[in-house]
Amino acid sequence: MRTFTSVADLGPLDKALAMAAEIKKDRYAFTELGRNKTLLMIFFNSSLRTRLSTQKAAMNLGMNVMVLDVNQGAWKLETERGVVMDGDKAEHLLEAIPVMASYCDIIGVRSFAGLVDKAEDYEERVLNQFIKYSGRPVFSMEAATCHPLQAFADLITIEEFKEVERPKVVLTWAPHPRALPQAVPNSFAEWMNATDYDFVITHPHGYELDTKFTCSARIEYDQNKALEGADFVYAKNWSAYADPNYGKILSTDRGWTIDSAKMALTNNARFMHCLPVRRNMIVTDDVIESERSIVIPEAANREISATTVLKMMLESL
Ligand code: AN0
Ligand code: CP
Repeated sequence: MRTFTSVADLGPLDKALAMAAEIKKDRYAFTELGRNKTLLMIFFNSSLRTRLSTQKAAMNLGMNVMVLDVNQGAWKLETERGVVMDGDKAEHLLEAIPVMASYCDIIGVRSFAGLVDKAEDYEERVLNQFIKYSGRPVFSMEAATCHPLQAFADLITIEEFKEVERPKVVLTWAPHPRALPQAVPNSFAEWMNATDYDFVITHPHGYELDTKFTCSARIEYDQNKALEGADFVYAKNWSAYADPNYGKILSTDRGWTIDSAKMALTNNARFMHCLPVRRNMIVTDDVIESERSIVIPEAANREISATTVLKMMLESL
């Protein structure tokens, strides 16, 4: 595997899930595979889980790891070609990428959507420059439009916790004080569509996601109706995708916060969120602390999804 941005990159999903299950049983089984191979993780944005779980995954496989926080200690990077660089950015990505690539074998990139220029975000300009100019396998650690390591971990978690063959999974928008990217819900929708689960998306009007990711998923604007009979409730905020409101907050209605009354509508559902989560905006304290909440095992599975993906990339070197 030379790039990892979408579910299709994994090949047959059942095989990838079987590999993830095998890795979970013995995460050190392939510790020789990454010997003398170096992972470079580049962060344009903050992270707790992705940083630690991906580093741990690389260590599971015997790799060396380097982490660069672009905004802390590195030269500020220009990402647009043709710009007269007379501002505060001292280096261009077009030099920085091949230089960084010369020190490593695999590259992970975190670069969030700017939420200003939709075309720039949805063309994945930063991530695609790494893919084009590094000559290395590149994976997304949440880029502008996708967060595949999260969606893979989410799928592994649902497979572990499901009590019926074809669970009802509800992705619900929830309020948040800051404008957030669509990357997490985009990837979650894409990955749920790759399964045969009963998948429903609920959000207020105006929060429709890119149909490239949602495809034929059922959209239900009435959150209470969507939650009826749910086996998994996956809460997440995102900003508007549709024009002319791209990147804007259209609602902070706390009537959409997941509380115990909402959870009572479900089939005793498991509660999921990718974290970090704002309590009592997205979800109430009692729901996230309840025994039906699986946010911690979900986050723990980030190590498993990352180990599986890095193993596949190491095998392609
Ligand atoms: C980010 C987002 O919503 O994309 C990262 C989530 C994994 N969340 C925040 O910035 C709070
Ligand atoms: N879920 C997730 O990607 O978390 P971080 O932003 O902390 O990496």
